[in-house]
Amino acid sequence: MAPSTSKRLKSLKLSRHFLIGNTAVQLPHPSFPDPPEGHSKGWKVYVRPLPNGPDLSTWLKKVQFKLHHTYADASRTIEAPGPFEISETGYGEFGVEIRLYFPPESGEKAQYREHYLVLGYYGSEEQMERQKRENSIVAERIETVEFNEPTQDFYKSLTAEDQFNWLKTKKGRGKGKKPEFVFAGDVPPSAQLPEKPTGEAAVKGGEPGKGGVWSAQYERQVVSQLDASEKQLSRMIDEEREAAERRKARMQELGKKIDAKG
Ligand code: SLL
Repeated sequence: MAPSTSKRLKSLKLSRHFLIGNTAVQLPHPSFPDPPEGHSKGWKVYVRPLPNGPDLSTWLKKVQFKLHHTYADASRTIEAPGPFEISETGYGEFGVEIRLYFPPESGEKAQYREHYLVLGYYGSEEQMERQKRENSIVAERIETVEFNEPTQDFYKSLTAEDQFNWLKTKKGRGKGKKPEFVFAGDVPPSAQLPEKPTGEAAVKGGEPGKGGVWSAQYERQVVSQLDASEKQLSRMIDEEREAAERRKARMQELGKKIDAKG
């Protein structure tokens, strides 16, 4: 019989939000000294916690990043506690294959994600201007893993207090004094998205990235933008389809005329 700790907790579902993304700079750049010939960009691809979120190694055992085959040892693995990121230089964009591995007591299979590197300026003209001026590109998105009926052991780590320790700073040292941990920053610690952006992100309309914090509000904005884009796309497809129908009809008509003549 299986040990009781690997028993699954029925009708319980836990999810964790995290970030997948990349940063990029134009070379030369002090963070990427002596790049190989022909490499014009320095970049980092990463799996990171939310700014106020629990430590990823609570549920993440290792991450495998598979780079483009032009890289020597294209398969790179980072073990917990991380940081789960790869720093590289290069000349071109490609899709990074990302595999998330969970601790053995979780009984969870590895999960696959992909992140297409963004090395060029993107967005509105204003955004592109800023990226150029600051020589800084950030392209990240929020991801979710769901753990359906977690094992008892895994549930224990997922709900442990100490997963928020990385958000705390030590206060008060000195002999015989137990250091006290206090939360730093303006975002309350949580495994959930904060409802509203805070700090710098609040001023900049909730846009995450540099110093920004993902929030439920920003997520709704992104989702509604995606919705709008999807609607626009399907309108364009409809229009194309109608145009194709008209072209087809016209061709048939021309064909008939030619038949009648010949
Ligand atoms: C492109 N389809 O041409 C892509 C390929 C290749 C990325 C991107 C250099 C690796 C190295 C590098 O940036 N590879 O020399 O180690 O845009």
